Parts: sequence; C-alpha cells; structure tokens
Amino acid sequence: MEKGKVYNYILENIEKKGALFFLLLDPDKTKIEALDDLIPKFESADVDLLLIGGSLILDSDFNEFVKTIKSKSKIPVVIFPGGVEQVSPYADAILFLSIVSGRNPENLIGKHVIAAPLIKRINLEPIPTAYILIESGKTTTAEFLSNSKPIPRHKSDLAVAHALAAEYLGMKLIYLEAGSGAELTVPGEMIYAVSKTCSIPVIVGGGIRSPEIAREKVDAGAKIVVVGNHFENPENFSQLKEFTSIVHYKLKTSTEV
Ligand code: 1GP
Repeated sequence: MEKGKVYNYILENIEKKGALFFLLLDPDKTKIEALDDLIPKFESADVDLLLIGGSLILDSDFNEFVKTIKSKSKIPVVIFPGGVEQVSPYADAILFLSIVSGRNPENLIGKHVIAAPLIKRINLEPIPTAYILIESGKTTTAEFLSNSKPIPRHKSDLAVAHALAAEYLGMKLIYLEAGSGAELTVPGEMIYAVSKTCSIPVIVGGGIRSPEIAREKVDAGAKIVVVGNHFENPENFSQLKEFTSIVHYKLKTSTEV
C-alpha cells in the first residue's frame, strides 16, 4: 500500500462495499509461524484490513510480527496500539487513538506526545480515532488498563455527544468499543444514534461472534466491523468468508447477479 493512503482506502472501500470487515490480530494469541497458513485465508476471504495490537503484549516481538505480516500479505496492516511501545515502521498506518469516553489525560494527550515524534520519524500514517468504551457486562481489559469509565450502554445520548465532540476536534474515525471478548456487544440503538449524527465512519467491535451479529451492527449504521477473539479459535476460520460477505452488502455475489 502506498504511504499515507490508508484512510482514503477505507473511505473508498466503504463507498464500494457498503461496510468493511477488519480482522484484529493480537501477536500474543497468533503465532508468527502460523501466518504462512493464515494469510492466504484472510486474502481469499476478502478481509479489508488487518489490525495488529493488544492491550498487553507479554510474549511476542511486536515489530517482528508486523514485519512478517507485511512481507506476506497484500491486505493493509494497521496498528491498533495498546500502548506507545506498539509502533512499528513496517505497518501501513496506525490508529492514533484517544480514549474520549474517559477523562484520563494520559489517554487524551499524554501518550500522544510521546508517540507523535516517533510516528513522524518512521513516516507512519496516523489516523486520528476517537475510541469510545461502552459498558458491556463485565469490566474489560481496555477499561481496566485505561483507568477510565465506559459509557453506560443505554445512554446513547452520551455516546452521541462524545462522538460529535471528537468529530469537531478533527478525528477521522469513531470506534465504539465493547472490549475484546465482551459479554455484550455495542447496542444497535447506540450505533444508529451515533452514525446518524456524525459524518465520519463508525467502527464497532467487541464480542462479535457471528456473521448475523456483524450484519446487525452494519444495519444499525456501522461502516466497519472488527472481530478478534472469535478468530483466535482456528476452527472458526471456515466462517470468515461468511462474515465478510454479509458485511460487504453492496457487493452482489455471482448467484444474485
Ligand atoms: C477489541 O473490538 C475489538 O478491541 C475486537 O473485539 O476480540 O471481542 O472480537 P473481540
């Protein structure tokens, strides 16, 4: 992918496909050795983008993981950082996340000041993203580690006000996050309220475990669906194409033409 073109790629493909499917890979959960076998599966299933990151990286070499994926895959690779140490020159872009649902200054400006010069030096495309944590049943790792409160799941008006403020601050994507492995996904009503108010794309992730649920999020207004946990079980790979096809609602399958 040409440098600095990932955000445009996202917008153009939303226009073409209706909505997009991003697969989240956590380097601690996916072994580097498995990538040779996995990447062709991602490509043939028409995964739109690979997000790489984790709240905590304990056992793996982040940089090596990103480099290996980039050397094998045509799919754009974007860092979804759990911390400032998750920056790599091998990626195509990085979600420059601000946890706007919280009031922890470290996640609103502190970490950004540390990461920005590094991102500039390695010429990585930053995509300013408003990360909005939504209450999802149990305390999630993202909530615990960010030391911030999620938005109550039935307070759509609060989510709308946060998302709109982020858009007015110049952010390019809104990420409604239930948290990895969430018990409950982001409510459709909240996705609908945020999507109809904001004019930037809304990403929804956390706890999505079936193509039907993914489609529900798209029908509510999500332009991007993120799934991670569900595909950490290799038995579920057979469903990957089903997920992408149901999300890419503007693309007709050959039988529908
Ligand atoms: C987590 O939204 C992502 O940051 C994906 O969540 O791992 O539950 O699919 P899952």
